Amino acid sequence: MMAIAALAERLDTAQTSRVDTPSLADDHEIDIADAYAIQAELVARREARGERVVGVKLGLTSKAKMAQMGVSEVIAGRLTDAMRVADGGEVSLAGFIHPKVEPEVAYRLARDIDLADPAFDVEAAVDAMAPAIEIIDSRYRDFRFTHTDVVADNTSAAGFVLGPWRAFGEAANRAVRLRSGDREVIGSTSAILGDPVRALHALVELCRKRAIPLRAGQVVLAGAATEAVPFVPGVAEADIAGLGRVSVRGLA
Ligand code: OOG
Ligand code: MG
Repeated sequence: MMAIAALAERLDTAQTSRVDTPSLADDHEIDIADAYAIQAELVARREARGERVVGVKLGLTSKAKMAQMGVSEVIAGRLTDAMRVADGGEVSLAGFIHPKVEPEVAYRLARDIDLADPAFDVEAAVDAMAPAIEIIDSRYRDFRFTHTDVVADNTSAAGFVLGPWRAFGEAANRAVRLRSGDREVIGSTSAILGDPVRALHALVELCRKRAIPLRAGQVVLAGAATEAVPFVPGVAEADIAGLGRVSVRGLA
């Protein structure tokens, strides 16, 4: 595919100018390897502007999200320091196109993951977990995209908020609640591949295949347990039983 750089630029411009763009699939034939190459180029552009990759995220790890978006394959994207919002902090909604929030489980890597070692024990490399909110903001018109589109668009990554860290442990079967404006969604962490810890294994497999490095200190978002809801002015709050609470205020 010759158009990798041009398509990365198109998505980057959509993000920086907050003007959505039609599906790349409308006028390009893109396979999944091309899509990850476009994502890598997009992230490289952010790094060239001084941003630092501080984590990775999984997407579409729950049936609720697969059904909502019409895409049923697990995807991975990168998180940068510029996307991070402090717990209880504020963020201007004008910085996004059409943001939504999702309740997530976050894990923290204590060691680099050796992707070349098929027997590497990813769970042994995790030292902490936390409740989190992900802010997603597809650069595509009306949040409509194909599997390759959403991968190219860094899996709609736009922001993330981490609640208090606690020691890594069991996080399956926990009640999940998310509020934003007058919307409330409830679910269970078991919606995430049966157990959010499985997201770590899925992530390692994807990162090995797509050459996405996993480094000590990075945050991993396991994917939303419920459908996403619009991020509207006011407080969005997520609550995961036994993990705790996290919130962010969207400013009009
Ligand atoms: C794609 C990103 C999905 C998740 O947690 O499932 C995602 C999207 O829905 O725009 O982050
Ligand atoms: Mg997500």
